[in-house]
Amino acid sequence: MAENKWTGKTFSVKELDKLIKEHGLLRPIAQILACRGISSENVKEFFNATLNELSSPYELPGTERASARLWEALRKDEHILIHGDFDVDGLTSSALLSWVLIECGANVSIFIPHRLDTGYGFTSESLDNALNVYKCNLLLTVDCGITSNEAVDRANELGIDVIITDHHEQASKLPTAHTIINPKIHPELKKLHCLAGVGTAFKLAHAFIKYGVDNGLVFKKIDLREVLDLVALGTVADIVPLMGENRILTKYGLKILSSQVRPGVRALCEITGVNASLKSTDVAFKLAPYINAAGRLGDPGAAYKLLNTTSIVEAIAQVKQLQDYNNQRRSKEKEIFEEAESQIYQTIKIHESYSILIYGYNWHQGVIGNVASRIARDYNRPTIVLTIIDGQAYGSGRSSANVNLVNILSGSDDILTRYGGHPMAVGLSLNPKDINLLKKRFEDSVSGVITPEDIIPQMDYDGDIYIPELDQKFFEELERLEPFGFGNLQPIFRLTNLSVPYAKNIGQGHSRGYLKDSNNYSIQFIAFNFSEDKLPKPPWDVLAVPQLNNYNGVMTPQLSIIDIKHSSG
Ligand SMILES: [Mn+2]
Repeated sequence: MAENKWTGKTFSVKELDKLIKEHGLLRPIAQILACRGISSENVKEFFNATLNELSSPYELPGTERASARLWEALRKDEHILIHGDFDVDGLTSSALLSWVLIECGANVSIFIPHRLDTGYGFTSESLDNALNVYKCNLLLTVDCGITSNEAVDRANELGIDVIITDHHEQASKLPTAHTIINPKIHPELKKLHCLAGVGTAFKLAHAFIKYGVDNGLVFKKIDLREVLDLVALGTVADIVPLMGENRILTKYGLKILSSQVRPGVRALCEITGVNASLKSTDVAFKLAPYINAAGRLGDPGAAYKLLNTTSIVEAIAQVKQLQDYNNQRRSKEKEIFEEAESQIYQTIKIHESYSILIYGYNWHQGVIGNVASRIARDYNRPTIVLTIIDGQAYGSGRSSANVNLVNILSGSDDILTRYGGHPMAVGLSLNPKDINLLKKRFEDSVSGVITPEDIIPQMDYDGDIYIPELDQKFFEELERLEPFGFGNLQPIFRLTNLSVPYAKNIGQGHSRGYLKDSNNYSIQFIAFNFSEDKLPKPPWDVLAVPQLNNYNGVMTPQLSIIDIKHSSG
């Protein structure tokens, strides 16, 4: 396999000096901050990140008007219907707003569309399905609706006011809703563009309470910190950057999540083996897949019930259901991934291609997004995976090398029956007869914006570090940079010219041992997915994440190696 390209992030030496001198930071910590564009002026704000620093919810246009309409609904005892979405972001948004509204005495129902019935988001079809079950005068969308012009028109005809809360990109024309709350439709509100659907829903909840308090309508103490666990879940799962207000919301939300007050969270932590202080990686890799599995494979209502229940008995029952969905999800994904890999091998000259488009018949629609993610990552190329079901092709696209897939697909809107999403992740559908045409156009347009450099697997790191710098103080300061996740990645350092006095296989295909530098300082390492026979000849240069290994309560510094090369000098 070709070697990965390592790229040290660039930073200003002047800024690094300032961070060290003015804030007394350790050199490697200052370097991480400098690499991430955090200057000595805003480092204090970055470290503090307290809830007091959240902006007023009214800064997000529409929140005040929507709050007034919601309070009017309470006064008139109108029925409010929340139209959610089936992923973690949509489910947590629904649970958050319904809790806040119900606490204030509102009459609320929730409708979560099934992925396989009505497709994505708020549609005329999902509206009809919802109205079959619940009558309402006021409909509130969460994590969807910004492109639902037709559904909003239909609701208007039926005399239903629609409040949209969403964080997806708008189409050319906005729906004619009563109110639209979406940071992305306000170019000047850049600092709120990072919000997930649940962050946007939180803003509305915050505005609603503020409006109620200011107008003497709230007769009960409502503590919005109680819903920050939901905000953290949805924000981390939706892979929005953990910077700005997302950093504040997630930092506090993870604390609430860790306390496991919500029965559903407690049951979920129990079954996934997550305990003590929860990290964003636990959310991303353990909790979120369970919650998402319900929407992918079966009834997202089970996941909603889990988040919403106040009974631990009910929570345990729902979490078992989710475990079942998650096991099915895993096995289907594995099956499709293997088929996909063999199709790539047989039909695509990978070394001559900048993109990957593959399709299959009756591949489960709920898991092709995950398959596309894995292929895009493994092959480092923008990828579309399509499944043909009942004469229609449905697909998911995942990008790499920062190619904007929404832009790319807009060039093929003549053959797409539907498409939409984010620059890095899209959904689409088309007539199967057009697949080959789409494949050709996809390759042509991706190759127009990508360079051969872009498809070499690349690893970025936050500068060099030396073994003696990995002391207790370093790990204490490192902790203040959390939560790590998308947009504020776990720091990766390069260490060079290390000898390897000891290495052995552990588990299935991993290794462990220790490393020594030229001054005889040593440190232990763990290297996942590097079995002994895959290790290069010493001396080594490595890219690694410094961490504290907890062994029987004793914390020892170690390097979790993510890539190794033989040192050239
Ligand atoms: Mn979302």
